[in-house]
Amino acid sequence: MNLNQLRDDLSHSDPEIFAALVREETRQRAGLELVPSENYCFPEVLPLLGSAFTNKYAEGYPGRRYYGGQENTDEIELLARARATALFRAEHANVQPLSGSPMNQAVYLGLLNPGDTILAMDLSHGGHLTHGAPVSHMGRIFRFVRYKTAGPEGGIDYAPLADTARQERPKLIVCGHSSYPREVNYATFQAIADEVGALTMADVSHVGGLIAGGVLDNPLDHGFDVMTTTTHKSLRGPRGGLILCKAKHAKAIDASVFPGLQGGPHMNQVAATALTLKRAASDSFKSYARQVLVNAQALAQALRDHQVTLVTGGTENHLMVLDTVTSFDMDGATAQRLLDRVALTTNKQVIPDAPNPPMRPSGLRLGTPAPTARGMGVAEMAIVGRLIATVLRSGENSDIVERARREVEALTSRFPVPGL
Ligand code: DSN
Repeated sequence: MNLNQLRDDLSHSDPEIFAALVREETRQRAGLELVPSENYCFPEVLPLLGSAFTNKYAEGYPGRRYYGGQENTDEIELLARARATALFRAEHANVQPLSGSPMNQAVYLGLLNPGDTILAMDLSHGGHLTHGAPVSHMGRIFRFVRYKTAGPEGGIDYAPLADTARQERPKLIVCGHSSYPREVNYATFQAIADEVGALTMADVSHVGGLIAGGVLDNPLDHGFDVMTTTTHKSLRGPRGGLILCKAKHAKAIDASVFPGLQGGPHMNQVAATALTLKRAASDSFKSYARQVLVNAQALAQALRDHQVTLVTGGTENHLMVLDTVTSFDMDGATAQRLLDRVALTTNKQVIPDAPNPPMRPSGLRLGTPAPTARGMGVAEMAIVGRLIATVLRSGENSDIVERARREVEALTSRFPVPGL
């Protein structure tokens, strides 16, 4: 397959889509991605997603499919599974979830009955929609009880969480987060679950790559029943999901993914996941994971040096949440818009116990997986922290915005996007 020839063909066959693609590539090259759940995938992921595997239906599992012609799909799925179990020290892996939400849904639906109680983190305190937000279908099917981040400096307070578990007797305790800048104490979660007879699930979607790289704790090492992770965040793979579990849950989880919830897996995605898991086992990925944490410390420090207030005061992982109301007297949506103007892409975020609604929240979420994938280090994080504070203090001042935009362009031109 000649990629240049295919691009040329596309420019003629669908000029509108081609033009949007070129603009998006330019946006990604010239701007800087700071949304903590986004990343630049390994370059080889792109051709695999656009490969012949996209043509193939493969309902079922290796050796037990509903269609012929599976000799190559079986091989890549078996490789992906073996690489996943080795990398995460898991007894079983399912590599078919189409993305993060169906991945978590498959676990709940496979291990529980409708109406069962699940104890999970409140969305407004950093949990995820699939952790039982009332607007999600899961919130309607199961009975969610929520814990919050009431501990010292805004971390999880494990004593009231344990009390709630004793009172509510959940069937499943979920930990993991979309917007929590602190390490999770998996051993304590497991101890609480053991006491009340609950199963444990860690949704490590944000930090899956950091666990793979050996720089954050692995819940499976503490006896967790299930761990879920998306593959496109810190892991740098294709958009997708991965379920890792104890062998005793393998049958229920597999049946829940297919035929319970999904039809044919996206085998182009499975191929790219297999590649990702190989790359994530390398020494260079360990260095990358370490640098993500070092860069997060540097960015948090730069922001604090510019009098920015961070939720929980700092970070122990790849992300941080700015309190934009306290720091800049503006909501997170305004902050996101102002930073968009200088090509720093961030995302507005609800912060614990703040009254503002999700579309106009009081915070802004930033992370370092993507800048680190471009090769940026602590010096660049100091520049980014200063630029964020300067732009958000300048309001609509067009001279400052223009200078900042040029500085971002100068910075990003030195660090190409992998694969683009
Ligand atoms: N949407 C993801 C995030 O941004 O954290 C979670 O699924």
